[in-house]
Amino acid sequence: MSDNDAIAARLEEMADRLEAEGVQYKPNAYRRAADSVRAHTVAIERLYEEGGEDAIAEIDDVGEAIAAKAAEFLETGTIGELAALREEFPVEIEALTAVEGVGPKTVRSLYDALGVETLDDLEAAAAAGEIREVSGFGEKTEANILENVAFAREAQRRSLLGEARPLAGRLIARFEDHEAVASVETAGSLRRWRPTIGDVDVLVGSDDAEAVVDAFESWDGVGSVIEAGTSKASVRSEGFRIDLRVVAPEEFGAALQYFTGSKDHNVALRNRAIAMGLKLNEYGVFDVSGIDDPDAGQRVGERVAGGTERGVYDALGMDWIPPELRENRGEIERAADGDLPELLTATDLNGDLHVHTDYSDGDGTLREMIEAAAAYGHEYVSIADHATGPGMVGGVGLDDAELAAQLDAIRELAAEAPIEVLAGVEANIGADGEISVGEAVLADLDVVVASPHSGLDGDGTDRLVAAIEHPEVDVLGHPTGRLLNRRPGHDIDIERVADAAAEHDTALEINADPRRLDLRSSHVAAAIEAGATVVINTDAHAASAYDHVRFGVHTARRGWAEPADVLNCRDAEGLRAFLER
Ligand code: DGT
Ligand code: CA
Ligand code: CA
Ligand code: ZN
Repeated sequence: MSDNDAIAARLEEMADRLEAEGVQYKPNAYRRAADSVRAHTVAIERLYEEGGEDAIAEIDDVGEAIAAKAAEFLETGTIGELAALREEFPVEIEALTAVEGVGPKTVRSLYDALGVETLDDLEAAAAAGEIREVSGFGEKTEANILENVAFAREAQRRSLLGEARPLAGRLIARFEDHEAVASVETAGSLRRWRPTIGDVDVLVGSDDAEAVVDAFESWDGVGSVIEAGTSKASVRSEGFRIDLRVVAPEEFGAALQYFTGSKDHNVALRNRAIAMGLKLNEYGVFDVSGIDDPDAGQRVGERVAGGTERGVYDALGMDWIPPELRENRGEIERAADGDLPELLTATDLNGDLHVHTDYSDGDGTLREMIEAAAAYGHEYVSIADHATGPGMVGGVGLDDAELAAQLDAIRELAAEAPIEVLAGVEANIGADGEISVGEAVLADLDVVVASPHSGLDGDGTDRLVAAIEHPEVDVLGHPTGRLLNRRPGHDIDIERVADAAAEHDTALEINADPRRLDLRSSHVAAAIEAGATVVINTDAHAASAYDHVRFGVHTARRGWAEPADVLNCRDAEGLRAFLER
């Protein structure tokens, strides 16, 4: 974690603790300061070295008092006032407030009434029916808390793929330049593109493991070393754990296969090897057909593969399996039959149907977002700013008149744009599936994305199906409304949703924002199975976000999607044909 992140986290904790004590105004000031510190592009320790506390106070929303606390943290590693607050109120406030529906004041009440200090205490109190007895709480709240504790606990253990990938990329680039490194790859859930990861696994092939471990430990991205040996090491970096393993080049492929997982995929693969008279492990594939005791050691029998991953799968009589498919969901049988799906890749995409501008809450102007789509290489883009309606707070959404005015502006720019520009909207879905935009405007627009933004608890199937059935709706946006590690979103009966989508020619979005990844890959697989069409959209709120599409592409690949399953793999003409159906 950088010092900016560490200081921001402490300011947020102070905000929560002050709020729990009933202090007015200050908590929000601390939260605004925390946001600014986290977003500040210059390292706060550098500001301090060069200009002292005054330089820190120059950051937006950071006044003298908060700058003094940041300086205190840089000097001593602690903040005295925070330590005192922790002592007075000894609860794990960040863990507890991570539970949806539990805020600082709730934490205070439950501590005073029941002595709840930790997530375990909270879960036990809810399970024992004690929370409903506390004044101001009811059975419903208690049930919600119990349901959300498990989610919060999991969220504490896992990080977002979208945050880990840039860090892993920098580390890989560093190793690629190192003379002792023969090959380097990420492994584990990060290589399989799971939306959240427990840790970052990195594998290096080298004849000089010690030099590689040394280079790793001295990488400037390392915060602290957890453990280090001669051929492996684990460190903390920007809040992530990174596990490095170094293996001999002739075993790199076998190690990469093993450490990519998943565990279930590996177990099934090893059983297949045994049935073939082979032994598969992280060191290689060995022919043990004539051997009395194949378990006598790790490298028993004749090595038949190990240097490359393709060689490993080949020795097992199967096609190489893309990491995204390695979840033991039938990929092994299909690879053995030479019948794996032809997964789509990022280059198969021709456009984006869900992009925001500064007409609603985006950063870019219409012109900037259109030019960035062209620069990205798209053949078409559809502007989908927020409409007013359920879930839109703070005047973000456009009303019908504003949408009509934007439509004129889009048509004007479209006439001179180098790519095809469609006029769309992101309408909100009401509690019963109603659409928050008037029929006249809907009829004039080219693409209507409808998304749920409010009331995301419980089962959402009925309201989503109602939206899908609306004749003007073309795309169901981020269908469950989940936010990874923050809120679970709707439960859905994906078969019913997909059947309705297939019947009414509504595309189901894979929202590629790495905080969402919604639909999730298991939904994608079910949707395709039911004959529905999916569409991969970035939901870009800035020109730089077009690049997020890769997270959606890999989510689609985890759902076994081929180009024919994906609406925006079609050219502009094919898209128009779908929209007119
Ligand atoms: P994560 O980090 O929780 O998101 O998930 P992974 O899949 O990255 O798991 P991790 O980091 O514990 O281990 C990396 C890979 O190593 C894992 O995907 C498969 C392999 N592996 C680890 N432990 C075992 C094991 O006990 N048996 C087998 N067959 N493979 C294992
Ligand atoms: Ca891992
Ligand atoms: Ca690991
Ligand atoms: Zn959006």
